[in-house]
Amino acid sequence: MTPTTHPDSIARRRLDTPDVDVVVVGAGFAGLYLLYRLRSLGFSTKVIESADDVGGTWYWNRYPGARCDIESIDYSYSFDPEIEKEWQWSERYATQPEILRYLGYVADKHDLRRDIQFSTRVESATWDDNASLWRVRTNNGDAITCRFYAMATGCLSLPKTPDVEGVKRFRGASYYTGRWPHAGVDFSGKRVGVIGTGSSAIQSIPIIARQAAELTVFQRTPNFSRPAYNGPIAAEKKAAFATDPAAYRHAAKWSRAGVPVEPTLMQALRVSAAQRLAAYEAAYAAGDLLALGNAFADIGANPEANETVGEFLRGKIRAIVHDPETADALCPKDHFYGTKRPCLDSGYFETFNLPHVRLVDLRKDPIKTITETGIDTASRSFALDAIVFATGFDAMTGAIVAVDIKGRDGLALADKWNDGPKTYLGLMTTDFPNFFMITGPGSPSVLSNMAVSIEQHVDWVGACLAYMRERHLDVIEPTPLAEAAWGQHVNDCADITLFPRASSWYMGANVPGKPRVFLPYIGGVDRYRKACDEVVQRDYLGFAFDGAAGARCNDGVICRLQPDVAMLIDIMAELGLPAIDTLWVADARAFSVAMAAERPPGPEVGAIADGVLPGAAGALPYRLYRPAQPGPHPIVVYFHGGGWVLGSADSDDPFCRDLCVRSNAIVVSVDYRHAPENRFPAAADDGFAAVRWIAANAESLGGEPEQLAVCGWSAGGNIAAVVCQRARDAGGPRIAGQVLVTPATDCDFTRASYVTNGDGYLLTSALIHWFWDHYADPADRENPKASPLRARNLYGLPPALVVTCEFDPLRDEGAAYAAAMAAAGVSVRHLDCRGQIHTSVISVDMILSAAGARAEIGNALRQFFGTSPAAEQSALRVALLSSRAESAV
Ligand code: N01
Repeated sequence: MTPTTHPDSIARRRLDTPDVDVVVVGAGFAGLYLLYRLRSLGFSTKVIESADDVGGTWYWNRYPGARCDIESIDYSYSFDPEIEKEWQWSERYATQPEILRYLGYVADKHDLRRDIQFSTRVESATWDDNASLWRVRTNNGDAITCRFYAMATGCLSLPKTPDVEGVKRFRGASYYTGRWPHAGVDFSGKRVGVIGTGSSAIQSIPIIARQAAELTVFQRTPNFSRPAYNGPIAAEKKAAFATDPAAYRHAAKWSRAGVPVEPTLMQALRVSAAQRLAAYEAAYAAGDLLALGNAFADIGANPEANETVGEFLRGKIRAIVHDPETADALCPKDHFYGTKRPCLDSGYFETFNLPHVRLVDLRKDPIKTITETGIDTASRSFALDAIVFATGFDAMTGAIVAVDIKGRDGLALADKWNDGPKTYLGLMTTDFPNFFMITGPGSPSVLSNMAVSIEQHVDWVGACLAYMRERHLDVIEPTPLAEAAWGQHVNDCADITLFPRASSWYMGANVPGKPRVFLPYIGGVDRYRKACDEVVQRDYLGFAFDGAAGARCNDGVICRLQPDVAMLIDIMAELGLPAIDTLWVADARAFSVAMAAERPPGPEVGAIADGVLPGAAGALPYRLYRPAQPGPHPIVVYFHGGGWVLGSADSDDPFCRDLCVRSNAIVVSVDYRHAPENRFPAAADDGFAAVRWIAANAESLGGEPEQLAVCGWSAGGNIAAVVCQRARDAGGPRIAGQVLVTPATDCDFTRASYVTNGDGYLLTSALIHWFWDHYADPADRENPKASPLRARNLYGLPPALVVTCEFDPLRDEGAAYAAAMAAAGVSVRHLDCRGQIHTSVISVDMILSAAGARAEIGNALRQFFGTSPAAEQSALRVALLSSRAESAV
């Protein structure tokens, strides 16, 4: 794309010389590497750190038992191969002191401390639009100017203010896991209370219990945890790394979570209970944070699949903890596995078998107040000498907005983010030029191995600054369009998982008053890296620049496909399957049967029966799906897709099941004659004959008379549309409504969607030509029985729902048919699915992001039949609704 001048182009301004090129806040994993990278690129850089030494989170979190829970080989820098050779981790999961020593060693090796100002807190940073620089102020009264300002403050660095009544009244000792005394704490002989049961508590509780005379754990939400089995690094792991460190790191960088693990496509509910158990036992024994969640592909998205892991882990807790009541209280039941960050522990649940340790279940007996001498719950008083607050952090945004950051026109970042953070790639935010965040909200960050994500962000920022310097550009800022679309994509990714259902710190739910939005990017480290790389390859898509060379903007959107659709397309590409239009028809049919066998089966229905009905020229097989509820039911006659050439009741079976469940109607999937053996108008004639027969035999099929709708996908949508026209012209049968899912409605191959979506989205324009060539002679194609859009009149047709998909070659002809029917006075709803492709809607339990469209189809059918509450109140709206137009993107 040729960069164009941004309409809101950054005005030409004076360019003052700043004190330094870049000010970085924070000297933890992120800040240290950012300093190293920027310095090596020749940018003058100053790091400001509130602690008196390097380490960031590992400087502050010195509570007993603190250690990483991603293996140390993985949770370490990769930028310097010498460090990888020189530094040997002493165990699989290193302790906090060892990690801190490691960071000190890296700082020394690269002489980083000389550019770090310790014991200094940045209080404000203000963008000066006239001088194109940031003005940074510290608590020491320093005023520093810089061209670029970067927050490398970590995602979990600002401890949450404990929201427990009476915190200040306590006269004993109070400790915060996130701000632990450097000298350590001796709990010997003490009565200790720990509030919280997140990772910090789960790591510290077994060790505190070894010292304390009495330990009382105040638990609000039980957490999923399992043994870390810490110890020496496994020989295989060491060997895998040592053999080829570069390849090992490459695999990590292109993995889902920043740790080199092969993802599985196996689904938990598609294997036997015994196979599932074996997989969970193996994952449990691995002592690996990611292993259980990675055991099956559907654990993060399918409630039933997730429940199998949850129950497995609850079984483990019950087996460890002797007292059944305590065991039950320790079993998480209010959230899906993984949706609150799970933990690795060393003897956590076993600790509750010790005679001097007790659990207080705050769900049953909430804290009333902290007193001078301990904690009062609703029913008891606990006398304590010390309280440990393991109550967590204001995650992801807290540390960033803790600094008074003001962008263009004095806009405060805290105000801009009042309803939740808005970023482009989690790296930058509009109206705050030259401001970078390392692992900011909207990036994989806390859902990944932080070391990998930090290095990726730092490398991206370094490359960006070098790019700007080469081109004499001084100012960079994302565009509003790019930022809004990225926010949409972040939400799209989260919405197909179970994560938004939990009250977690990922959702901001742990901090009273914080807006509930999903903060990290859950699309995966690999896909995220791909997006960031593509932004650069497309000449900084979504960014505006200004500088001596003038202002320029390359506005646009990265990641326009729904995330599961993008993943499906990638998987199909990796499989290297042949294009159907290069196959013989018999091979193409065999291929489509083989593909259908691999899909999830779709939901259970009440009953399924196969039968035969009279078609236009002989018997036609059909498959009938009956709802579980007693009938009679309305009937939906369904026509499968496959370009009039391929397909059967089997090919669209999951979608028919879904339709049956969602509409609470009988679905009769009709197997019409296929081309090229039976060319036009065989399929159309069979469709109409089938509808007539089903209408006449509705009662014997268990249906309600006069309650019949038609539905079809793709070529099946074409048949459904044609059937409605023929029924109108023939004076019956009465059709209550039509649902046309990404239908073929016309033989014109020149519409825009043919051009833009003709390749790369599974259904290609070449394949559509192949289908039409098999189905109809050119002379027949304009016949309305082949191209229903060509009908002279569309008046008097049944109410319709037309579903089109943004990245479908057939999108525009579907939209044209919806518009033409609406213009003829037909009650039409047009649902255009953002980011979807031709096959999305029928891909039940595969393309989860299309579940909303499937729900709309079920609702529309219920409305046609008058069986939805909405239908009783109002007739179908005559409207042309476009979800695309409604979206912010
Ligand atoms: O904090 P948390 P954390 N009354 O928010 C409870 C990383 N980390 O410091 O769930 C009573 O997880 C709160 O209860 P609830 C890791 O990413 C990594 O432990 O809100 N209880 C919860 O039980 C982790 O996820 C390691 O109902 C209150 C606990 O306090 C993240 O940091 C080690 C309460 C807070 O748990 C945060 O972990 C440590 C109240 N008023 C941390 N307020 C590694 O192993 C809060 N709670 C690398």
